[in-house]
Amino acid sequence: MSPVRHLWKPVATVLAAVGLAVAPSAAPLAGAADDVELAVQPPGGGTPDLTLVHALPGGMNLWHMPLAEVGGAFAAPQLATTLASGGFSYAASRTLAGDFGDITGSDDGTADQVVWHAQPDDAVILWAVPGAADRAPRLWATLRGGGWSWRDSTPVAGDVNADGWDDLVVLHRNGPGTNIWVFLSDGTRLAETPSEVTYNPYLAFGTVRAAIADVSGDGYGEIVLFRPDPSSGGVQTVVAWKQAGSFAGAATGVWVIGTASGGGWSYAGSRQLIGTVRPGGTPSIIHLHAQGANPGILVWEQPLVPAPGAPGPAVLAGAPEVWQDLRSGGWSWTGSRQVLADTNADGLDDLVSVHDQGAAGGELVWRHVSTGAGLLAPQVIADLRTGGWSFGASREDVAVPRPAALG
Ligand SMILES: [Ca+2]
Ligand SMILES: [Ca+2]
Ligand SMILES: [Ca+2]
Ligand SMILES: [Ca+2]
Repeated sequence: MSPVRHLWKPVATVLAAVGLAVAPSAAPLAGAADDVELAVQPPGGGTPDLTLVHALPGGMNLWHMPLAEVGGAFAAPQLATTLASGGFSYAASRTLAGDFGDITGSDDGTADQVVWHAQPDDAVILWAVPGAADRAPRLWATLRGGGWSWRDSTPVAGDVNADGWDDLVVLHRNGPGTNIWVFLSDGTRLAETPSEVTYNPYLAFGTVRAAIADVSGDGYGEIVLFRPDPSSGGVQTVVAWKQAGSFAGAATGVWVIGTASGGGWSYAGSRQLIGTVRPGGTPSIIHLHAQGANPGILVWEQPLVPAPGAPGPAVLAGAPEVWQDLRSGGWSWTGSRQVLADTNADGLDDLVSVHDQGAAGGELVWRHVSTGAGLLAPQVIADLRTGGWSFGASREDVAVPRPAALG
């Protein structure tokens, strides 16, 4: 028995008390999809959906898992589609979740997935898998020539123009620096050709991590980049921000809004998320930090604080503080991945961890509910220890579908 399960076993009691039974070990085979049908509709608009992508010998399975506690099917994995022909490859693709449009007539308010796929010559093709009943993949873009390279590109999803539809931002190596491109959604699909947002000579491709979040509070998502602090090796946060409030026009500024350094802070030994874990709507950075000789994790919260008059997005990163100590209990920094999502509809993003169960096999999905000032003890929300799930052969992303009320 894995130490993770052993030490956290009392959690099942807690879950039962709030009506969230730990899922039975009846997960359908991650490697065999044919007898799985979805009895449950995808979650409605405005509620988060975790997407899981699992490698197959000749392709991949795309799953989704409603992360809203209300509305049914909470944390039950549901097969979206199997991409097992046509040359799809798990290793030669990256998959992102988002609500990129009402791609079909029936997928209002559903999370879609896009597949950023390599060609043998390193060109890129972009596929979309709609979120509702018709999940046949759509070819949206072929990026051949012009210097496009799958290896030298990193796609990130988020809404950069405040229309509620997720767009696709792509970081691309350009010499010592990075180009940032955006494929805007028109409500039914992403643009076939991107517009260049910015070239920055100081953002070295391959060392930056990117996310989309509205840090300035105007509804437009900024491109938030984390990179090694040049003087300390800690974590520096940079925002690429468009003064015009639009990604269709004027030049973009790039602003350093804060660092986490000293005291053992390490960019290489940490990973970052961004989300609204505190009341008030301004997002925070969540750092998952490795612990040297200890395999566990410290979860740090670094608030972004509105700074009227400050340049650029007028927000600065405050002092990080520990929100959860996961140095015991079997937690592993290398054996886990995290996303942020509001699992209990209180308006605050919660931490969600997918944890490798090691030799015992499979993985467990946990949530760490935000209180606005910290995280509650982790609870198991999905038990994927059977059914063929493999931490090392899968990846996750999260999307919040656009509420239908937006029209
Ligand atoms: Ca959709
Ligand atoms: Ca958009
Ligand atoms: Ca903004
Ligand atoms: Ca919440």
